[in-house]
Amino acid sequence: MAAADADRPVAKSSLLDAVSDLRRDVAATDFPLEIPEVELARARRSALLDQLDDHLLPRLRELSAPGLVVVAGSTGAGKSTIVNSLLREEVSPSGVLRPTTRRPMLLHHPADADLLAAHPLIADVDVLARDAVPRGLAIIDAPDLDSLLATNRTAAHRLLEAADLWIFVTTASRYGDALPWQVLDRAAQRRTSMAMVLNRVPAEALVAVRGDLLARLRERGMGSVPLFLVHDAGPHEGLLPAATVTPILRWLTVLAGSDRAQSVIARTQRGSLASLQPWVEELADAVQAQVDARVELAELVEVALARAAERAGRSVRTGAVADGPVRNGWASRAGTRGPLGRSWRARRGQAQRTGALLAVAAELSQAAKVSLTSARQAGERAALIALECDAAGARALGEVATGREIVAQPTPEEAAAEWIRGTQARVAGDPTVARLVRQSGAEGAATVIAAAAVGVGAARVVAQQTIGDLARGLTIACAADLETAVAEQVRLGAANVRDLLASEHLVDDAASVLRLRRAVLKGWT
Ligand SMILES: Nc1nc2c(ncn2[C@@H]2O[C@H](COP(=O)(O)OP(=O)(O)OP(=O)(O)O)[C@@H](O)[C@H]2O)c(=O)[nH]1
Ligand SMILES: [Mg+2]
Repeated sequence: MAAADADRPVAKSSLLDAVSDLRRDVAATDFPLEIPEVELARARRSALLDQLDDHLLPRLRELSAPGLVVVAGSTGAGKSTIVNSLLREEVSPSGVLRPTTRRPMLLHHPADADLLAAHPLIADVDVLARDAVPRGLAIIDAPDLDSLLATNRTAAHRLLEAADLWIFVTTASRYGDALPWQVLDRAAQRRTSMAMVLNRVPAEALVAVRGDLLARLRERGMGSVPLFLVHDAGPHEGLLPAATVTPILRWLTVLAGSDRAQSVIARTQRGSLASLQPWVEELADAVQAQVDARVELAELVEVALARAAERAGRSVRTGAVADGPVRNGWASRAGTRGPLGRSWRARRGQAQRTGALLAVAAELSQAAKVSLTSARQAGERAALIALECDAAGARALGEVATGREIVAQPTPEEAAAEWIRGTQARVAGDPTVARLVRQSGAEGAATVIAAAAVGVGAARVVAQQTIGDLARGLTIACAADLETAVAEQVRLGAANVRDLLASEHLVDDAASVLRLRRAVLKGWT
């Protein structure tokens, strides 16, 4: 804290801030993995929230509200003049007409506005925020207690009831009246702290008046009430000289300062603040246990997925996609009299060939879809089996596979269409394929290459004959595209598991927020 701020009790409300921040971060904590002891951690978390919401925060808010200092006293005693002089600004009108102040004026530090907003008094007073008011105090210039106006008397007495501290202002000529002593007795009964300001004391009477007043206070057992004597400034308008009110201001500042902040903390049961620390530490440890479990589970899942992706890729390379309809379909159209069997150079039969390739294309797209779908299922199975092998892992992820339906994109259908489009684009962009395109159309040429890529031997022969050795590179590239798509589907099959493991609550430094909150609390005890 900067030295200049040392006499402003910002620390007082920052305990409230610290506990509010703690509350926010505890509320944001989640334990997604069903690891051992997680139920305990969840229960401890909600118990901590209850403790903060039901006890500590309301108490801190109450204690952090600025202390109300009511400047009260007899009519025309100079209450408004003293308040204005304390603030070095004419905030509250003073004057010769009695009474001058009709509506109480509450002055506070701008930083305390929020803490005051809920105060029941606020509705009945004029409110002004001024930097000159010590933070942690609200100063109220009250109407006259002995007013001719009943409304003034009522308001002034009501303010005294609400006050944490009374500053009773009277004058050298009036302090012998009954009123000051009635008010002092009332303060003593209520055990309210108070100070007395004796205004307009003629210089020559100073010593005598002080002696008399102190004797009277001691008689009533109030010898410790601070007494401020203010010299008679003579006929004047406006503020009293600063030095005149400096002792009062210093006393208020001390009250509002760190002493008060310390007593707030003391009254907040230091014990309950201290007991929060191990509690928060325990939650941080529970978050860390989740993070550690996530690291292990993610490792298991990734290894299983890598294996499944490798198996799926191998089946693409070994021609499994073409097994069944694609290879059979090509063969049934490739006999000596079939549209794919006759010479590809002959112009005659080109229309039938294009039609036959369209049918092959449909079979290919269906076969790709089947392969991609089974890759996705393989991924889903692989992740679950990996977790089940590890009994704790299966429990940790609980019902995740069924409970969290995630339609990860692209779907197998979309991926199949994407692969076909990709093959067409590769063929369209390759000048070496021109001859094949002339013989079977652009789509037909792409179908030949795709069929070759998934392992239809006859299609490879056609490609080799029309394109030559360059056909191999094109075919390998299209096969690699499909392998990539299949591997992606394997990983997408485990999307729900992987999504859970990627939760923000399980990131490496998830526990550090609570650790930080604990360290802040420690600074307060
Ligand atoms: N001569 C003299 N006049 C003072 C002194 N202090 C205040 N006054 C004057 O006394 C009059 C009343 O002062 P206020 O500050 O309005 O008194 P108040 O207690 O707020 O009055 P109410 O709000 O009506 O109860 C004003 O005209 C002030 O200028 C002083 O030390 N000497
Ligand atoms: Mg006044």
